[in-house]
Amino acid sequence: MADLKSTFLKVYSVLKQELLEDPAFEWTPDSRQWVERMLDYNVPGGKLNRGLSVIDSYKLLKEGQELTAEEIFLASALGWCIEWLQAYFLVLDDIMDSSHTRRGQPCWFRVPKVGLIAANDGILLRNHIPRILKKHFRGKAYYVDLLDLFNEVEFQTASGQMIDLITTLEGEKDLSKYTLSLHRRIVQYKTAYYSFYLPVACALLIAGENLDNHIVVKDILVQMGIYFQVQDDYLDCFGDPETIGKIGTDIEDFKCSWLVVKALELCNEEQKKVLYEHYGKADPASVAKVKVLYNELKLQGVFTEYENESYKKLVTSIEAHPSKPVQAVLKSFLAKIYKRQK
Ligand code: GPP
Ligand code: MG
Ligand code: MG
Ligand code: MG
Repeated sequence: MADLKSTFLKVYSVLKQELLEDPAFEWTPDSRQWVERMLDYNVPGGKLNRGLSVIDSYKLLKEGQELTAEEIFLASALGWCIEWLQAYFLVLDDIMDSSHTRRGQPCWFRVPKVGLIAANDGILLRNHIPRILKKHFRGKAYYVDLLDLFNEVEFQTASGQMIDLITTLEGEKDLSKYTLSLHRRIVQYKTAYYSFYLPVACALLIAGENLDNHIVVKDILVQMGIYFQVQDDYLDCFGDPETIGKIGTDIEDFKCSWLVVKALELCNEEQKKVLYEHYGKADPASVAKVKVLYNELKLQGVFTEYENESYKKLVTSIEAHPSKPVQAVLKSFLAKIYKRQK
């Protein structure tokens, strides 16, 4: 595993160097330095789960056959495209969510002299993906499918992000619309496709598979992605900021978080008044009141129950899949996130 990660990180350096020498632009020392610092700050510092999953999944699909150096490189390059996509989303998401920290450091737009240049850096990160794909995959039979896959998933994510954001609009803050079905729509689109379906779909494409034949796999991965975002919502309030590397802002931001949806389901009239009054306010005293209420409603226990239930359901659907290698891919992905603390 440590070995896989170091191989993976070497591919990052190769891709970065290629981008910094992209002949389509007239580089100067300043511009090269900016992009290099921006990439090092935003791309490789996460858990790398999504990226590494492409290699893991591809290996499992090849059922123990030794991968060639070329195959490892290609799977890693695709893994990095997903990490680039993630960096692009996070740089912009942190501006939109007014977040403070990410991966244990200030959000990129909070770094002195960066500010809203971060918005353009997000666009650059996004543009690096098709450049990496063109350089390394242009000759492959699945090149068009790969481009199409990244485009589809980006559209789904931006659409999910849109509903995440418009539900919090000033002047329209209305907790009565926060239901489990709205929550499911938001998280399915903003998180599940790019975080769970995309890595496995990339592995299937390099293994020569047609994605139209893997609808069931997609459904299971989307369910897993929804479970993953419920964990993210839970950790936003109950996680340790040191461990998760970010400070939660969901209560302040009036987010349609799984926690507030559950709180609304479980509260009595008096508690409901507290939520209506204090949810979505930046004032630390209001945030504290919401957290006290979450504790009164024992949301940590409600979450543990949800987590156990989701895990069981996922294992059942995975074991119903006819292909053992596909089962292995899905189980390995699930094992990476079950009971995660970060
Ligand atoms: C996670 O939401 C969703 C994304 C990072 C997708 C962003 C999509 C864009 C098109 C910008 P979140 O805000 O709960 O994540 P976190 O808790 O990590 O800030
Ligand atoms: Mg956010
Ligand atoms: Mg967000
Ligand atoms: Mg979150």
